[in-house]
Amino acid sequence: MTPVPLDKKIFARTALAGCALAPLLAANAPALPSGLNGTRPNVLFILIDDLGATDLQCLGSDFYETPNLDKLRAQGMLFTNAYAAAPVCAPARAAILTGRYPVRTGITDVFMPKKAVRMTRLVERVTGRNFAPEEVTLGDLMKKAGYATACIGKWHVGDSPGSLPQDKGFDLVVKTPRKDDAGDYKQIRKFTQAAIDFIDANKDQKPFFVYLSHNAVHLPFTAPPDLIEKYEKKLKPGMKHNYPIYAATIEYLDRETGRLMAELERMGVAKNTIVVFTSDNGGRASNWEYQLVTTNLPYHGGKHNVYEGGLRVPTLMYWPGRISPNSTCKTPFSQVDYFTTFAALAGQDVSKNPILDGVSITPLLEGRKLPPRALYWFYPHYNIAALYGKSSIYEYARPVAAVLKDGWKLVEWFEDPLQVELFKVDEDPCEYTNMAAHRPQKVQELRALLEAWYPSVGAKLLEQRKDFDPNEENSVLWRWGEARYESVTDEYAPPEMKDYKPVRTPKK
Ligand SMILES: [Ca+2]
Repeated sequence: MTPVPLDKKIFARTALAGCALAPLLAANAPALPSGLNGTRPNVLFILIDDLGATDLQCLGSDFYETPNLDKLRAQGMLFTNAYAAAPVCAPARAAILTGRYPVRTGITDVFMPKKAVRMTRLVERVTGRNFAPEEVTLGDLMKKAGYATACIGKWHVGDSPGSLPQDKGFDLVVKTPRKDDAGDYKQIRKFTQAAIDFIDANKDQKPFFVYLSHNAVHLPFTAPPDLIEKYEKKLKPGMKHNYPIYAATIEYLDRETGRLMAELERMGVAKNTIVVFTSDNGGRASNWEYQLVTTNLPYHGGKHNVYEGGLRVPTLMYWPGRISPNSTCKTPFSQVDYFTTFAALAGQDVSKNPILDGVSITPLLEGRKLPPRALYWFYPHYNIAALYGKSSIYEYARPVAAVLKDGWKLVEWFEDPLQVELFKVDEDPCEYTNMAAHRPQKVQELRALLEAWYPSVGAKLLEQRKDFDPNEENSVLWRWGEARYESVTDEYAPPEMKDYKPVRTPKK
């Protein structure tokens, strides 16, 4: 594996060359014959920012109260193994909106003006910030299929002409008036109301696709004072979740989502609407104002890393009469699958398009299976906070890739390609035991998948910095295994995994 420069432009251009909007969406295939494909329901996609895999009461929180989302869970299907395509916002959203792995879109990280004040072993390239003009989004897809389309809330995949939601197929665009308003909880109500009004205005005209993308529960945190007070009183020592203002934000979000669901019923559109409620990436298992925001345990890690806590996202789907109430699906799927799935529901056959990475998961909605396949992650970045020397281990990030197949996950760190971590995540979701030393053949098999996948999506590795000196005061050199979480205790370790000695490197 020879490291070569990462060039985002190549990704965007080569992947899209000759595949502009027309060919991708020209199929206009008739509705597919079987199952739910081509049934053309309304689609309400509710995307929460940074909501963790256990951040609902029905998903194991002992502190947050989410009666409306718990009801939604009881009425629909819970996906326990729904994966973000990236551990941070922008690339995950790029995957949701395009059905392509983030690297193909050139957006591999959250764009921020970075000044690498510390020296890293690998030369990091700046991520793409905007969708390429040729990039086709869910807005384009659903508009082409005859849907009324709305993008309400956070976009985060382009702020220049040609890459805005109004350029990408959305009829209605509602966003935060000022960047500083993003953390204001009142935006939750405003966005919810905009969704209700849009649905009301279009329900008798044509099917609707609403991409409702809340800024919550991303920091900075604000919430109604009475709710904050409620959770301050509720807090008891030893609770798994324990940050009152975050809990208050979640309850407010729950309340507004319940209001939206009640409005769907009132307007008579609920029965022909599929509602997807999910998060862009894992919960923030790191500090904010000296308080741990949340924890994703039993899942290891959180936002910023490719451990399960960073990638597993709470995901509920509701479609009365179609999706069985109180059902659970354990089949892994990725955010790259939404594009293909919604295409199938809307009667647009894009399943054979080579520039798409997802499959339609409509069989899962009916309790059927998908053919086995591998899911991939490629995050060729250092964490920003780490570059400034402020990182906690929970925000630990350095260039990494991962692959998941048949319950096994391989994590490959680019700084030292000889070092890998192997987890049997279907039995060991807290990634307690690195099995790499015990299953060399499995390592080899999964590594071969990654090696074949990199060129197929234009993923190029970062080059080593020739003048890197680990002893220099300003250098950052992470050693493999250093970021193991202290919080992954024996309490979460499956008994069979304790038979293997955890391979860990002690903290410095
Ligand atoms: Ca996020």
